[in-house]
Amino acid sequence: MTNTIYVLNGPNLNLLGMREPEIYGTDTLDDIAGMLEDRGRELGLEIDMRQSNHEGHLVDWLHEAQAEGAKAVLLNAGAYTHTSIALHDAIKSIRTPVIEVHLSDPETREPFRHVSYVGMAAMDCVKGLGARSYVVALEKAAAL
Ligand code: CA2
Repeated sequence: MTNTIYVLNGPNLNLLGMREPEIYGTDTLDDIAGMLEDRGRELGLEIDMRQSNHEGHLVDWLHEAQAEGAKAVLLNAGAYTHTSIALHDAIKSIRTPVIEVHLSDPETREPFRHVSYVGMAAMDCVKGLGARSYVVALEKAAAL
């Protein structure tokens, strides 16, 4: 196993910080990557942060995380959280631990966000803390 943590981000998260700051905060994905690099350095972890608007890329990267011996995956699948049986199956198909991450708390929002196919397969979830959700999830991954 390596000390690399894959941090996978799904659709629209490339636009973070530009709209709906009251829900998602003002940090961009690059800002979050910087926070994770800093905390990762303290924890002795390498961060491999990626974003895609395409479901299949996220599936491929979950498989890659296992093939490359990643220590864990932090996954904010965006709206695919609530729709994707493919991501659910991909998480189940790998032995690499996957922690679900959300900036907001989807369960306090519209009913269509209350189901998480990712959460049904992931080992843990950190949500509702804004950018800090990612840092707390990284700390949980470090302890695995
Ligand atoms: O709270 C989260 O992290 C979410 O995963 C964000 C997703 C949403 O579909 C999930 O229910 C919860 C949406 C990400 C949308 O990103 C935006 C970026 C810029 C402006 C508006 C939205």
